[in-house]
Amino acid sequence: MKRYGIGQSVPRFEDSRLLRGRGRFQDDRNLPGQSYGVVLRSPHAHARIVSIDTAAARAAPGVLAVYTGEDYAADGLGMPKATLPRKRPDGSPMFAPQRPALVVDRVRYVGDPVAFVVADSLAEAKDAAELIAIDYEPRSAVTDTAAAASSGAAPVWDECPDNISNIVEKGNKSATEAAFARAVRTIKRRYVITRVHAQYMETRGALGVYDEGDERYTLYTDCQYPHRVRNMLCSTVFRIPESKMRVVSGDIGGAFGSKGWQYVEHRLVLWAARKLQRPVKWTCERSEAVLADEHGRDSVGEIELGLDGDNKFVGLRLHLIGNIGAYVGSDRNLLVPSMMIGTAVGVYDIPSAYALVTGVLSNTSPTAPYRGAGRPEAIYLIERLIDDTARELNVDPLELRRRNMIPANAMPYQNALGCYYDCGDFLANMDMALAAADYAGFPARREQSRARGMLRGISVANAIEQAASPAQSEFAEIRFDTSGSVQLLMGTKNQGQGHETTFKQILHERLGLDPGDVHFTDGDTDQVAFGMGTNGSRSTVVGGSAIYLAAEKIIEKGRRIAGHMLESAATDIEFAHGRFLVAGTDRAVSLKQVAAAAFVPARLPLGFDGGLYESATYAPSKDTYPNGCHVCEVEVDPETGDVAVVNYVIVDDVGTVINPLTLKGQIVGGIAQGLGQILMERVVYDDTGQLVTASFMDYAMPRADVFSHITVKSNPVPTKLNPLGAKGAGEAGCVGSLPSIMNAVMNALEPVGVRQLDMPATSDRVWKAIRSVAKENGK
Ligand code: MCN
Repeated sequence: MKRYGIGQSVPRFEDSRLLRGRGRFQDDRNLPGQSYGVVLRSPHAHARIVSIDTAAARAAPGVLAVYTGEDYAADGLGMPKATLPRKRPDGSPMFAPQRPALVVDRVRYVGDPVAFVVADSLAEAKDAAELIAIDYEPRSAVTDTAAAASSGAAPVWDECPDNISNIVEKGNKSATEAAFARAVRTIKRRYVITRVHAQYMETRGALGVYDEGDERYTLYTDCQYPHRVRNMLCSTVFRIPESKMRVVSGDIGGAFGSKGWQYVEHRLVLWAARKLQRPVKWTCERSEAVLADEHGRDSVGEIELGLDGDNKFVGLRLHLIGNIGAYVGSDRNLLVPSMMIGTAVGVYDIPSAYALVTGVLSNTSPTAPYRGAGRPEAIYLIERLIDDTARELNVDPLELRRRNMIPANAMPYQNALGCYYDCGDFLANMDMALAAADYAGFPARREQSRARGMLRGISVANAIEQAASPAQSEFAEIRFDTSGSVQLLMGTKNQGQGHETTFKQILHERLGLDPGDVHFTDGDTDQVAFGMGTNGSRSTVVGGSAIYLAAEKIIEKGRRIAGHMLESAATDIEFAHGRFLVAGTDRAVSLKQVAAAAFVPARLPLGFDGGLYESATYAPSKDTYPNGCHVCEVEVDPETGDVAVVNYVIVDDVGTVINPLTLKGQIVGGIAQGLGQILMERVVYDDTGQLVTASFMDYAMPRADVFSHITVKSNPVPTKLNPLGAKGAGEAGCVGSLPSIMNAVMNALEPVGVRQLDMPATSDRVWKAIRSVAKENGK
């Protein structure tokens, strides 16, 4: 077993640097002569801009410039636009309003950027922003998801009176209708999935530089896909070749999907830097983040299950209304939740299914991928519906799941919404999780809680998700130098997942390289030739496989060099544990020696292409389907409505586990985000469209005291779809945690008659639900 190889719980190499405060995060970057930018944002949810007077701000001390949308347009800069093929219900093209960097005539949500002030100091820029006089004419606004889609709602855009941007359909509608016609029972429910904010530790930032000599831009920013940010900025905003821009991302203090792609501040700092011939820095403040960032989730799902007389599922129908927000600035704003609705049948054998997703516009910040990006929503809907079905039919929810689960011997399995599950053993996941959670002992624990006046609930939720999409390839380069040490360059972008460790482990496994001899680089478009970045739990599967392939090329070339060094035919050379060996002898040279020789013509065959640097660009043929089972146990205090999670078990199948330690961190982190959403987190707009949860005084975040111990176990079924056998893992914990926690709460509330409750299960809402049932029953 290799010390740092695949499967080893290697502590993160990056931590010694990060824990000593030696990380280089966005706000740590400062350049000589830099100026400071502040974005002035709309205080209205919907209003016409009658006039903007910037004269006083321009004259304020230290101010270098005040820019408005008119200045942006006058400079001929463009805007990104969505490219996914979508239509409206009547078949006409989707309505996808582009997102201006600065609004010219009408603001459409609280936080919409209106002006950009640049000054010598941050304080001067802030003071000047307050001097900008804008005359707004407020209009009606709509922020609620279901309301935005209902007739008579105030249109966000006059050009789209019904607020419906687009629809997406999956599955077979007529076959599903026929299945429902045959069904013996049907159960229909409506569930609300709330809007949340990623609340990463490091708020966003951007530092723009323009080099007049080279006629070249540099953007330093904390983003998930530096190459794609460069591509979008160059192709749609500045209309320049990509060689004219460098994008650099250093350490990132969390992103969770919400730092993906292109934000307007990227455009503003670069544009201003060119105009002012000075670096321009913008750092989002904590109180600005909820206004400035894209949000996550926010949908309402109506889901219906058809069953036969034996309680076998025969069909599933789903209509999901997803709140897009005010703009469709890029494809990102179309991804949630439509792209991932394919797993709404979960791990169950449902022969017919049909899903319709309606994307509605509203006077809110645009929504975009947030950990799971539609997949937690899909699993939330099906797993809640299964529990409600079991309750209504008075059958055991476990038995209902078992009866309908796709067995391991049915793999590969094509589900009715178009997803191809290549492998997995769902039943084994569930059995392992039930044993680890002592499910059988639950009735006794419930009794003990009851004796203390508490309600106790338990739940089981099975999760599955699409990860590591084949739509995006990934790049890895292994670059030896003359000393035999290595630079590993990756097109993925670490945001806290531990990529340096994971990727060095894969390299160690394949080439036997000591991690201390490897320097890890990501996030710099000048150093890394290509990359799609990190999202959708793809980095290990796609980036890791690219490392694997590049390593194969190193071995092939090294074999020829070693053959020459050992005076043997290359075909007689074997490679193992970092050494090239003449088969059947003890004559060997190390990879390091081969690397050193690779740069010396005299040590190479005549005419040999010297050097030792190889790259690979890998694209998977299909998605992987990580899956798992979550068991959650909660206690609810009926007097206060307080929910305490008392036990949590997850058994996950992410295929080959590269690093059990970092994997555990990923799984636990994902569960924490699900727990936050179910128990307390929520972005709230009031009736006028005002954002009322823009600070941590109003937006509740989970803290350590709301967690129980989380047991993480693995049931790996390696996939044959990539050379590592790995499936994605970065979102897995989050996907199943939403339904498992909510179902446990509902199970606890069963004895007091509460049958309907939407997230978040705050003490206030739980208490009110208990009281309202009690009142109905005359208590
Ligand atoms: N891993 C493993 N074995 C596997 C798969 C993964 O050991 N078979 C471990 C590895 O340590 C790997 C990590 O899990 O580095 C995550 O792997 P992967 O599934 O490839 O996910 P990505 O690296 O592509 O990360 C993306 C994913 C997403 S989509 C979100 S959102 C998210 C997440 O990761 N955002 C995060 N985890 C996050 N963690 C932190 N700290 N910060 C974020 O912003």
